[in-house]
Amino acid sequence: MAVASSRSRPPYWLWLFLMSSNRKSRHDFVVVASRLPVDRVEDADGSTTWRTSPGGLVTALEPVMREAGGVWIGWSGDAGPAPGAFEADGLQLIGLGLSDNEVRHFYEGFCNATLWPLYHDVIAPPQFHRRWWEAYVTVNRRFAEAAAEQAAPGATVWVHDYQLQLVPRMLRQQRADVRIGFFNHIPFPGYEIFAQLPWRRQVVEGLLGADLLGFQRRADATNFLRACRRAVGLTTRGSTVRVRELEGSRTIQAAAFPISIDAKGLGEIARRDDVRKRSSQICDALGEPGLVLLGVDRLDYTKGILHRLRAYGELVADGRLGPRPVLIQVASPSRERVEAYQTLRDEVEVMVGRINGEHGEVGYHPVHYLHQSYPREEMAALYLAGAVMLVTPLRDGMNLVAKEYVACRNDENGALVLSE
Ligand code: GDG
Repeated sequence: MAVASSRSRPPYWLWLFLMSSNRKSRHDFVVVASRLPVDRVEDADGSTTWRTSPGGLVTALEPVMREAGGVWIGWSGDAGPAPGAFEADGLQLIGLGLSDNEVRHFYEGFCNATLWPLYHDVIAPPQFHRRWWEAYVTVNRRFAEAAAEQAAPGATVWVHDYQLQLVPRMLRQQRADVRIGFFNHIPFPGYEIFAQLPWRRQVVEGLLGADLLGFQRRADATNFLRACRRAVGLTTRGSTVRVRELEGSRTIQAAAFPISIDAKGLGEIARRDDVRKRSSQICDALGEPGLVLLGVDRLDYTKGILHRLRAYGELVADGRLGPRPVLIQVASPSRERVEAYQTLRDEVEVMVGRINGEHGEVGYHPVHYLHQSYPREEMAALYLAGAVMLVTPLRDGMNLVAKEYVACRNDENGALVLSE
């Protein structure tokens, strides 16, 4: 046995080399999020390029990453083998792979059909399946292992969102030396709702592997602290929880750190001549509109798009928005393989058709519905074109669109309609 093990060990010089090269590839700052900040795009010639993906997490984190350096670990969005380490648009990325089954059970299932509706106060019914939970555990372990591999001694690892709630504990078990932060981008529900989750105890214990837990609002942090008491029987004091571990006890802080945007960067884009010109072109293309209203959302049932359209249709019918009002609704494609999202898309498109059919005329559509993703410059031009911005989610962690609209309106004009 002894001979076999000494034979399998690499020679000393090789071992030294491996250790030093391994250390070099390790990072002091590691972001772990379920998705990479870029989507793979197949060009016409079959080559692959990467394009920044839309969504609040990327908007909020990308500028932080650019400033702090470090590496971002995430899934590329396609089923299949891991893309591994690569650089895109100046960011160091490590792409992990998910199998077809894991996409179905982990991503579409547990993340988007169990946790997402549950954490948004069950505005759609959540589904609970053991196989989905098992995939959640497996995939969380993969992310934790990748983080453990990438983190330099004493590094800071920042884990993001509801898809990876087990990672903090799994990572701590492998790397007690790293500092672990976790940020929840979506609401954390009240205990009566959270208690519907059969695996609530494991989720709370998973999160408590972090040193610092961040939430969007104080109410979310309070809900989490209550879950610590009720689901795990822990004692909380102010914003802290104390847990006993083999090595002694540890104090974890759970508090609100509302997320924001790179307001200065976006404000500068909105000042650019080409963007302002594009904004005028958009207004010209609308003919001679009256009031221009704007909605920008991922096509998600939490965002209240259907309710907004219905309300707009009634205001148009009553003539309360003046002559020829126009609503531009950007609904960027999202989670298109999840059934609830397919149904929502159908419902939204039927409603848009109905409003345009009833109140439009040749050369005039009261609703311009855009089921597409646009570059940041186009978004800024749209924000400049909209005299009224409608941000009316039913539930939301924060909502960055509201902040983006304000950041773009250097002229201090425009009205933001924000649901409570
Ligand atoms: C979660 C929480 C929380 C949208 N379409 C395009 C595009 N977007 C950008 C917007 C904005 C972002 O996506 C959406 O922001 P939200 O705040 O609505 O975020 P969610 O995606 O729901 O994400 C949310 C957020 O995390 C951050 O913590 O606020 O509550 O649900 O930045 O501009 N961007 C581009 N093209 C598009 O077509 N470039």
